[in-house]
Amino acid sequence: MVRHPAPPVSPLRSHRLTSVLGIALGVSFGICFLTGLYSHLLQHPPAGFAWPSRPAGLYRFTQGLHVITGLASVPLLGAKLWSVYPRLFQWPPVRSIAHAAERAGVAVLVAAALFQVVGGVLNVSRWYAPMPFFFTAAHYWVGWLTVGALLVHIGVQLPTVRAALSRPEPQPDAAGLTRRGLLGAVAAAAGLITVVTAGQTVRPLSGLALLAPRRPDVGPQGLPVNNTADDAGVRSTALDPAFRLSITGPDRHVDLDLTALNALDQYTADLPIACVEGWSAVGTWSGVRLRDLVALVGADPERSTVVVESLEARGRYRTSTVATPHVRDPLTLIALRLGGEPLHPDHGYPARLIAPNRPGVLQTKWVGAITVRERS
Ligand SMILES: Nc1nc2c(c(=O)[nH]1)N[C@H]1C(S)=C(S)[C@@H](COP(=O)(O)O)O[C@H]1N2
Ligand SMILES: [Mo]
Repeated sequence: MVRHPAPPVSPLRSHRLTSVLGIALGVSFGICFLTGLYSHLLQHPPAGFAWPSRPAGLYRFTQGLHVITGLASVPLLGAKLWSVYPRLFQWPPVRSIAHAAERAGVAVLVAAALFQVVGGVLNVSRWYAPMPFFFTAAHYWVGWLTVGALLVHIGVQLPTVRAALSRPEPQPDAAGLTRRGLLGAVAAAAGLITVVTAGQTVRPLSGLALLAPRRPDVGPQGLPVNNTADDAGVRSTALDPAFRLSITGPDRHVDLDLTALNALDQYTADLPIACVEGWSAVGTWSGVRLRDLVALVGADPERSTVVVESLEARGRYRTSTVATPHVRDPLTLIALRLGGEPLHPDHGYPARLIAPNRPGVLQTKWVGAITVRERS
């Protein structure tokens, strides 16, 4: 019979250490889950649900928090798993049906948590090759699985955590790192990751954004770009001088060329692009108000929903729906300019939607058609 050597046991491992790491991880996962749920709700609103258009920077804040807490979970999860992994080799592997169920629950939790964290990091770095599935849908459903397994785990472990936290543990006598030192190192790692990625959304930290794949100020016209006009295959249609913005209302249709669009009242708004990947950047956008275009085809912006369609022939983000709170908001623009210059082709020339409190994926670029539906 082969005897497996017991894994080396560190004197630093303790119920208390695992409990403290578990609480920290529970908080970061909790915030990450709630902000993720909010993001999903905005991107896939149930019928009849419309979220408010203000505060203008709310989505930027919640999605920044989602990605930051997700990344801070990496060292926390690593340390937590390290603190308990010798139990993987415990003998006998199962002692009772209840024990087997508990271990299976932990296995689901660990697998789901790793899937979420690894997938999130791959998404932020736009490396989709290892994920042969649609990331956001998988991330959403496994998010529920993670939280479900986490709640069960908390229920099971609560008495242990209470007991571990109620009496201080003697420090191990071994020289070297103390438990407090270990916790400090994990906290520092989580803090460092936060600081070096928060720069992708917090401007004053952008100089420190070593890990952030996007800088808020790098890109054409000082704004980052994920999908260029060439990626989307729209360069020639977008630059075609025969461009017309086609606007269809309940009982009227107009086609406006760039001269006609520029002859309408122009407005300027400082609004962020806040990508689900966590980066965000504010631009100074100018153009026409969406509500004015809605009124132009005889519809009432206070009672209208708009579908915006890109010149892009295909692509997951070629259309988006604008619900009434955003239609009537005077900050919602069909932007023609960024920083006073005509939009760069990669930013959606000749026209793009830009609206307050809205996920980046819904800020449609290269807008060619607008359809207005009015509630009676
Ligand atoms: N037509 C179209 N609009 C689009 C996209 C796209 O792929 N096609 N990408 C969206 C995404 S995911 C974001 S975050 C914003 C800003 O993306 P950019 O960095 O590619 O400009 O534009 C959005 N508008
Ligand atoms: Mo995005």
